[in-house]
Amino acid sequence: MKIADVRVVVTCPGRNFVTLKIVTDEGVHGVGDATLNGRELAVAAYLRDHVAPALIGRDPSRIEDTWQYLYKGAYWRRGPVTMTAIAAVDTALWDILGKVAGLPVYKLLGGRSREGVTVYGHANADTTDQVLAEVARYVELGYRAVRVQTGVPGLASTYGVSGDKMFYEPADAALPTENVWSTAKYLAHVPTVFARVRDEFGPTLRLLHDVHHRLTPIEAARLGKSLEPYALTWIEDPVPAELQEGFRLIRQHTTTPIAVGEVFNTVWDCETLIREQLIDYIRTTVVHAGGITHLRRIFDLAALHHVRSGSHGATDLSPVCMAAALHLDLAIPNFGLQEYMRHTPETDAVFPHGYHYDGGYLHPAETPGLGVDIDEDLAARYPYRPAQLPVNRLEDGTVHSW
Ligand code: KDG
Ligand code: MG
Repeated sequence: MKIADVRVVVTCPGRNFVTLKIVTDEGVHGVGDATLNGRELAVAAYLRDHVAPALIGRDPSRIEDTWQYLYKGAYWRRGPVTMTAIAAVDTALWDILGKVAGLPVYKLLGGRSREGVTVYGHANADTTDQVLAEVARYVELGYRAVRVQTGVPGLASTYGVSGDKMFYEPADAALPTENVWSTAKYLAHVPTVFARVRDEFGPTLRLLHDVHHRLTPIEAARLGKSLEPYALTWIEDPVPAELQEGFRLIRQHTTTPIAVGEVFNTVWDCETLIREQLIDYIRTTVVHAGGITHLRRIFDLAALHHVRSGSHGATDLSPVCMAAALHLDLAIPNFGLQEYMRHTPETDAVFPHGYHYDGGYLHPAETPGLGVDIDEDLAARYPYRPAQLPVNRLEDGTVHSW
C-alpha cells in the first residue's frame, strides 16, 4: 500500500480548523488535526508546500520512520508549526493503520486500561454567584471534575470568562484585541471564589483552575498556598514555562498540584519538569506535540516519574484531535484527566465522529481507526476567517503573558 494523495483542508465552521487527509492507492484514508490557533495558515503552508510532496509513494504503515523522516530530515527541529504538521501526518497514519487492521486505534496502543476517559468541563462567569450556577450545571451533566474561572473585580475582562458558556472561543478578532491584567487584584480574589465553591459542592468534586502563564514563581507559590484549604486537583500554567527550573521555587512552597504543557511541542520542553517531579500533570496533546507517536513518548517518561496526563482539549483542537487523544487516554497507564470543551453543532457536522460523552466520561469510537472523519463538501462551505488570540497588558500598559 502506498500514499497516493495528501490534502490540506482549511475550514471555519464557527472557528478555523486545519485538517490533513492522507489517501492510499487502495482507497483507505486517514485524517489528522493540524490546527494551531491564530497561526493556522502557517501550518497549512508547511504541510502543502514542504510535507505533502514528500509523502507521495511512501508506505503508510511506516509510522515511526515517517515521524523520524519529518523531524530529523527537516534539520529545523521542534517549534509549534513543525510539530503540529508532523502531528497531523502521524495522526492520519495511525488512523489508516487502524482501518487496515480493522481495529480501533486504542487496541493498537496496547488496549484499554480503563472503562472511560474522565473529562473536565469549564465553569466560567463574571461573578462568584454566577459561577456557582455554572458548576452546578456541570455537576448535573455528570461531570466529576470542573475548571472554575471568574472575572476579577476591578478588571474589565479576564482569561477564561466567555459570553457563550459552552463554546469558549478566545480567538475573537482578525487582529488581536487587548485585555488589562492586575496580579494583585487576581491573587486577592481567587481564594474567595474557591472558598465558596468548596462550601457549596463539598470536599470530593475535583476542582481545577487555569492561571494562563500570568504569575512569577513566587507569586504562583503564594497562590498555591492560598488555595491549599480547597484541595484543588491542579492549578494550570502558573508561570510561563520556558524556564523549567522556575518550578522548583513553586514546589518548595506549596502542595497544590501543578499542571503544565498545553503550549509544549516535544519531550524536551518538559523533560526537566517531569524528571525532577516539578509537576503533577502534563498537558501536552496530540495536535501540538508531534502526534500519537511522540505524545506516547512524553507520557511514558511521565509514568516513570509519577506524573499523569491531563491533555489540553480546548475548542481550537478539532474533533480529529479529540478522537486521537481519547484512544491514547484509554490506553496509557498514567492517565489523569482529559479537558473537554464541547464543539458547536456546525463543527460536529463537519467532523462526524463516534466518540461520545456519558456521565462524566468520554468514550472513543469502537470502529476501526480513530472513528472520526471530515466532510469535505460541508467544510468547503465555511471559508477561512482571520482570527487571532488576544494580547494582555498590565494596568500601566506593559505587555504581559497571555
Ligand atoms: O488557543 C488557546 C486556547 O486553547 C487556550 O487558551 C485554552 O488555556 C486553555 C485551556 O486550558 O483550555
Ligand atoms: Mg490552559
